[in-house]
Amino acid sequence: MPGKSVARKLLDSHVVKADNGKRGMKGSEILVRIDQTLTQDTTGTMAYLQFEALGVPRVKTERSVSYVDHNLLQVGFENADDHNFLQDMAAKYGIIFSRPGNGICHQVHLERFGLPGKTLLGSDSHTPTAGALGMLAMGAGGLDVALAMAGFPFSLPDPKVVRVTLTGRLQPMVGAKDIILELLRRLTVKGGVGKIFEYGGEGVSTLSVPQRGTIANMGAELGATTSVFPSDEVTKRFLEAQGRASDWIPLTADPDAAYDEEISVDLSALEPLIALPHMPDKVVPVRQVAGTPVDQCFIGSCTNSSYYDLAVSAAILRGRHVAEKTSLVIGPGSRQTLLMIARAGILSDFVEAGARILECACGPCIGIGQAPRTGGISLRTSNRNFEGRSGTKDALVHLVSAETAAASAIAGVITDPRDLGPVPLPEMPGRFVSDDSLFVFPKATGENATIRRGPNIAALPDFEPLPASIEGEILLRVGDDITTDHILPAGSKIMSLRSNLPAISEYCFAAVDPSFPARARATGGGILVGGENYGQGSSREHAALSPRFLGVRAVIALSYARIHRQNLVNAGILPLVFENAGDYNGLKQGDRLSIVDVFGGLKADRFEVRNVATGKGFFARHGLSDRQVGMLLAGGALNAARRELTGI
Ligand code: MIC
Ligand code: SF4
Repeated sequence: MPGKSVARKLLDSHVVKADNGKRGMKGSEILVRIDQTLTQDTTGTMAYLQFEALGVPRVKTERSVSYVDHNLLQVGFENADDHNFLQDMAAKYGIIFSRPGNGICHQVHLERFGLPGKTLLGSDSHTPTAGALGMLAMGAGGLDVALAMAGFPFSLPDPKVVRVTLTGRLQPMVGAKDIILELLRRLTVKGGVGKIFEYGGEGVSTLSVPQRGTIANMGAELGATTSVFPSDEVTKRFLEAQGRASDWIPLTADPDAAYDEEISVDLSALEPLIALPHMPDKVVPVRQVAGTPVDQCFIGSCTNSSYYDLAVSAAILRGRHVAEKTSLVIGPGSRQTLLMIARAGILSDFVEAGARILECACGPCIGIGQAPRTGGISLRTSNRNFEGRSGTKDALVHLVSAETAAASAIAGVITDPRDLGPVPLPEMPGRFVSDDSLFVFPKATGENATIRRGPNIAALPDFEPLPASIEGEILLRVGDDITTDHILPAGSKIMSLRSNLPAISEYCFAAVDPSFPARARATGGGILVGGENYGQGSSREHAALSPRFLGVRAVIALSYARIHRQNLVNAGILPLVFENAGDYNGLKQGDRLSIVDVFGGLKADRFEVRNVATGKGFFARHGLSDRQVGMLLAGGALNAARRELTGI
């Protein structure tokens, strides 16, 4: 028996049951016990409504945290109402509540709650950030997190483990961001689907936990199931500096550990990189586009907003000023970071350099404030540069390290930070400020407080079981890499409706075809056709719930992103895959399709799909486990779980 990787150790210590006992088989999934969960406000409201519907009196996890970090802009009653609802639900069900202003869930979880050796499931696709601590941390739809809080195991397609060997050491002004951009350049946004990326090699010990966090965070952009780092001396020092020394355990790969694939990156050879609009994998060296005028630089988001990111940016800015036509925006990732930069004088460095300071939240990353000008060029340290995500449809968002963003803000043009000459690099602090006063810890016995439910919080709809046959029009036929931002855009206005499915469904596919909701309603629902990697990006289950609410019962695509595929199953939508990829080309919007025998197809994993007008047919498969098929038959995972809990 070969030794085990960190990922295998984490999986094996949490496996509850293997679906069919065989690894890598179509439809095979593994079920893992979940120790911790996290939610954020824009996925949390729906997750807690679903948790409530399960009728379980208190969470069964070791630790569950409800963060309020996304939609903090309070331009109407909706967000404040949602925040109150989340706080009351947390108190009632035994969940730690992280109040607005405390910071971005992934940064704060890394600082205060993540534990090596444990599992974490979060209703946000960047939950893998905590993989930096040697955790198995995965993103999922809100319902999966609700089920985990109710004690159900989490199912995932049995992943391959890729060993990423890091050698050498980063040169000054080259950041952890450049490591993950290099992987995106090589592997693309589809390259990580079905895989866990495990980092090893001597280069790992040169990276701090927040740097590891940047890499694990953007593993989500590779489409990876998650990313993991070992829990080593660096992890130990980080936890000690957080006042959490007793939370450390060692967790490393066995020397003879087996991996499914291996790649290596020489850190010494890396240079500053930049992802061009509009995909995180359109990566080129910064030098290649240097000199392009820049309207805006944003240093923040869950990817690069740690103390070190801000300290190194301030070191670059110190004694200099932002260019006249460039706006520099700073969003500290957590209240801890904000306090630390305030005490260290870094905050005044920013203010003196002419930066604009935001509260600790997602903000510009998700189009909540600081939308660039028409056609504006924005350099951001965030993780996604999908078209329109910044709030300006034709803005040209580029992804860079904090170093590159700071240097470009001074120069007013895209700048390789090495061109500014030597900058004194900051040290990682030996002790972080740990002020937990913006957490509300639940009482041991729970509270019977009334839940404040604002008028924007709508009741959950009842979803019908799957019918015996599905006939409908192709409402949309889209291409490859369609993101959940295409299916259900983010931004302040639409995100305020996350707790109101009927209202938010009016924006389904708003970025692709605003007539979609009306057409879906007019035809009583229909079928969606997608290309490769359908539903990549966020974990928002609303991208499945909204089409379902509008009557969609099936999607036929070339392939899916993991979280979205499960969200479709959870919502009771059949996620089918073309048996013959060529059949995708033969379909167009408006064609009427009939999936003849749904139950037979589910059983045999082969569906005959007929084009009603031409009579021509093709075949599609689901590749799902029996458990997932059960969910579909029940009309979604909530119905199936309720049945299991009540025995009816
Ligand atoms: C994102 O980065 O796209 C989000 C907003 O954090 C989403 C969650 C959401 O849509 O609420 C994610 O990454 O899952
Ligand atoms: Fe927030 Fe952006 Fe991170 Fe999503 S990617 S959690 S919106 S900071």
